[in-house]
This record gives sequence, C-alpha cells and structure tokens, in this order.
Amino acid sequence: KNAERTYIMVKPDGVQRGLVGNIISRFEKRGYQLCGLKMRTASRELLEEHYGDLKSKPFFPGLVNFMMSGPVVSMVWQGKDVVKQGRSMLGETDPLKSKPGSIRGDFCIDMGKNVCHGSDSVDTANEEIKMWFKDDEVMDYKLTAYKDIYE
Ligand code: DAT
Ligand code: MG
Repeated sequence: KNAERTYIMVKPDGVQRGLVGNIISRFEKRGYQLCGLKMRTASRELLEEHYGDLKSKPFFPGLVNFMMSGPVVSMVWQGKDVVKQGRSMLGETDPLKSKPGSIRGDFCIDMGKNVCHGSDSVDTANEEIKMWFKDDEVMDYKLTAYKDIYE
C-alpha cells in the first residue's frame, strides 16, 4: 500500500551547486521513502533513451551534452501519489514559472539549468527506474515511521 514509486534525479548543475542534500531532505521530510540512490556520469546512450520523447526538439543535443557533463544523483522515492507530488515539489519545467517553495522556484532561473528531473507519470516512472537502476539496487523495506506518516 502507498507503494507508488518515482524517479528523481539531481542534474549536473544541482550536484555542482551542492543541492543534493537539500533535495533529498525535502523528500525525506515530506514522508517519502528512499528506495534507491546512486551517483554516476551517464552515458549518451542512457540519456538518449531517458529523453527519447524529446529527440526531435531543437534543444535535444544540448540537453544530452549538458546531462553528460558531470555526475548526476539518481533516486527512487516511494509513497502515496509520489509521482504527481514529486513533480509539484520540483516546480515547472521553466524555473521562472515555478513558485517559490518548489525546488526550481527556490534554486534556479534558466530552463537548461533547472537542477533536477522527476518522472511525469506512473508509467514513465517505472520505465525510468528500470533504465537507471538494476533490480537489486532498488530496496524493498518497511518504513518504521509508516504509521506516523499515513492515517
Ligand atoms: P521536465 O524536466 O520538466 O519533465 P521536459 O521533459 O519537457 O521537462 O524536458 C526535459 C528537460 O529539457 C527540461 O528539464 C529542460 C529541457 N528543456 C525542456 N524544454 C526546453 C526548451 N524549450 N528549451 C531548452 N531546454 C528545454
Ligand atoms: Mg520530462
């Protein structure tokens, strides 16, 4: 129950700017459960798959090159409605349209340096988790605080 999962990633700009801890902390404090976490510099192949739906966009090559420019931090977060809530915690794609209090609204200005990624649907989330994590890198465990988070 309440086992929906999403894929959240701190992009190279977020790593460089020291925002990893803050972003993790927001999800932890909200009550979501961390099920996977790792750092790596992604390959072009993985990024082209991850952003496959944007292949025809003019910004696609720049986006992939930027995402390969340094390590990213990949996370799996679990909990009730986490895909939609995660997007809302991130803010809008364009940081200038993001409300203060959201990650993008608090930490960034330009679309190409928007600090973080979050899956946009449950189906996409499951695909992205498969792309970025091996099965045994995603943990199944019971959160002791579960009863204090959910009614
Ligand atoms: P999101 O990351 O909010 O899911 P998206 O999937 O539409 O947004 O696009 C992926 C990333 O590509 C986005 O975080 C930043 C970049 N991007 C999107 N639209 C762009 C644009 N019009 N110009 C430049 N970069 C853009
Ligand atoms: Mg997207």
